[in-house]
Amino acid sequence: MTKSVKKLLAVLNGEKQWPPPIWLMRQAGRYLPEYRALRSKARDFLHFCYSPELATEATLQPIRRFELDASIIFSDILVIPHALGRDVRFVENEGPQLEPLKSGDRLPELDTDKFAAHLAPVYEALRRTRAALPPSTTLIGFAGAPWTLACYMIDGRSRKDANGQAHFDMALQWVQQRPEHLAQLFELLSDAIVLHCVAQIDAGAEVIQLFDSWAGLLAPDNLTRWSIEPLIRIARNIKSLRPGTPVIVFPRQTGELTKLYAGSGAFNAISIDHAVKLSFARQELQKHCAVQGNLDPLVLVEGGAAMESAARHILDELRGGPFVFNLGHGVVPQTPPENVARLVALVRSA
Ligand code: 1CP
Repeated sequence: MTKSVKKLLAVLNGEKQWPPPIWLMRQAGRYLPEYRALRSKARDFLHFCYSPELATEATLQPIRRFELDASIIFSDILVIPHALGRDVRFVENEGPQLEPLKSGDRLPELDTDKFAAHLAPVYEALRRTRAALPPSTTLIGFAGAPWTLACYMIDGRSRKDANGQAHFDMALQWVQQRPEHLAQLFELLSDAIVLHCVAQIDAGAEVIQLFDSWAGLLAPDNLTRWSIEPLIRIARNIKSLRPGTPVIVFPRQTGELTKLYAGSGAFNAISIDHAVKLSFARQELQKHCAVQGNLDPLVLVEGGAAMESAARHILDELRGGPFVFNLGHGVVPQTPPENVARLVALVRSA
């Protein structure tokens, strides 16, 4: 078999690659001075996402600096509710705020033409990025999972407690008290997610990553119905419409239940957060699919010897199977860019 020059694609097809491919969630963002300069040119975050020129440039910035193996299109998971006609604002230093969906509200409708027209700038950014990327760099498209999107749509925003843990109390109330209504919202969102992913693939995305950032808020009994099953259906739909497209799933804070996603056979890789034990990932996940992760983003902020030993430990534990080096969650704004350069060099010399 000929080896793909795209390391990430090879690993997602089950091959071992050593050194492993590396990319980082939120690799474009405020920790980069060139991103901050670019960001100041757009009126607000959504205009930034919907400007093909600015979004392409933001996507390429970390690639130029660090020569990562993959590039994730600069956009946001909340463009889907926005394209469905919900009010979405990004408030500086406060994060996204949506008009909360009330229990009596009619659900928005999926007008496929309107939806695609609204998101056309994202697809144009993908086309431009794909044309500009080096041949070894894989382009990733993405979407939020229905549960994570529903959290923002129902509660309007995340509310953090004293420990910094986010809450979406109204969304959890729908799980308990309005499951039929939530199921209708999930049907709409699942259709929209598949449509958005297929359009991203047609515009040049070679891999799809599905983010279920708030899966960990669901009690284990509810996880199957509201995260695992819908994500399996979405991945299968994407693959039946665009055969051969690898799908990565990121069910954050689901601990050992990550095994249920990995074992389903629906995903090419499971992205694990930093709370998942490496011995568990090696024994229970890597036999089913590739594992992506899981350096603590705060260790990347710290850098130095602490970062190097943590990164080496991950490499040692997961080198026996298909593996993609990444973080356990996104790069945070206080990260020194030189730590990222050091991390990439370390992984490349593995
Ligand atoms: O200007 C800025 O710095 C705004 C910060 C920012 C950025 C850089 C937001 C607001 N979104 C993004 C881009 C983004 N969002 C990407 C781009 C590509 C990359 O990774 O480089 C991606 C993949 C996302 C996905 C996303 N948005 C998720 C899933 C992943 C995760 O972080 O858990 C979520 C939950 C969001 C919502 C969102 N958008 C922005 C913020 C600050 C948040 C989180 C708010 C919260 O804590 O609830």
